[in-house]
Amino acid sequence: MSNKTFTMIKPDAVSAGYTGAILDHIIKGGFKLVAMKYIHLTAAQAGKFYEVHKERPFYGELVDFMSSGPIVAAILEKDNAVADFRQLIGATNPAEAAEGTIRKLYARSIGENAVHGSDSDENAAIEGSFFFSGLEQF
Ligand code: 3AN
Repeated sequence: MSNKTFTMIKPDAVSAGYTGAILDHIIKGGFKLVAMKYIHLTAAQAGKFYEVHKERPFYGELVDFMSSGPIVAAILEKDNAVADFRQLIGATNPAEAAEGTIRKLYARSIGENAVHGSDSDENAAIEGSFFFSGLEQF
């Protein structure tokens, strides 16, 4: 069972003013902040982060979107963090997300879906270390 996951509040949610509400939802969901930063990714940085999706048809759109404005990146801690966080955020497509989930409440579309959540322990570690050094984790 993992105890850490990685998240981003995406440009759509940050520009709509949902950062505070989403962080509150995450903290009330029982997650502790281990690391956090407010950052505007370049297209090259967003492309590197999403390299696993390079062959998918939506890759270019995803990279443009994720570098279109600032995001909030964070490492979160909780027992069973990866699975519990995916439950808290809901399905990738907000139209299919369960009531009360972050994507149901704040996401616009499958592409602009408010938040990212790691899909495995291995990816949580890779993604967390993409954004944060050991000195930035508490
Ligand atoms: P999740 O973020 O729920 O793990 P993935 O890993 O399938 O979903 O997709 C990564 C990101 O790519 C999604 N968060 C979303 O922003 C984008 N994405 C996924 N599917 C589509 C799609 N059909 N059209 C546009 N963007 C998509």
